[in-house]
Amino acid sequence: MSTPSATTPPKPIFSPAGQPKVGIIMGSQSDWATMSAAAQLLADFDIAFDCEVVSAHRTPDRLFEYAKNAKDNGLQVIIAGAGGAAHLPGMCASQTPLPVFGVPVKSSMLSGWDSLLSIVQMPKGVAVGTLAIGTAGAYNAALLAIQVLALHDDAIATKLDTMRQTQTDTILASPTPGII
Ligand code: RP5
Repeated sequence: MSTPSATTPPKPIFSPAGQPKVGIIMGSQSDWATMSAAAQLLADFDIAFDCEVVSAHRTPDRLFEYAKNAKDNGLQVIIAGAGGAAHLPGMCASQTPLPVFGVPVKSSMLSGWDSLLSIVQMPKGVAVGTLAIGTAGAYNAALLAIQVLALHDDAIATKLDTMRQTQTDTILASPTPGII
């Protein structure tokens, strides 16, 4: 029987049922190890999402079709992750009025600096909300998406309040380093 290792690709995370509210796109299958953190948080909040590999460079027509139709397809927020010459979030934002949160994936050659700078330096007039490099960025992109949805959804807002309070309580319960 094989055992999971650090190189085992992460499994798919299936969306809760219903109309997807958040779209998660990434430039490559290799981004899933990072972007799965966004999908997992949305699943934990019982928020329906769709998740696709869409590459700005390798499948540009597919990107434009996705972004142009995203709002009509019922999405309210898009999370876009890419590494290296990470043009996916910006090009997606250029084709949709929806808020786009960009996640710089940690690249093998430049540790994600290339991804970060590619995503963050958008020209005035087309906005991408840029997150941290890596899984913390993917997680926080989903958290921001949840905060956007919570503005008009009391059930999501309540879950968000509970999550944040639990986070605070957990730290306050173990304030001494090394004693948990
Ligand atoms: C980008 O190139 C992707 O977002 C990925 O982070 C990076 C490398 O892609 P692969 O060569 O692993 O497919 O477009």
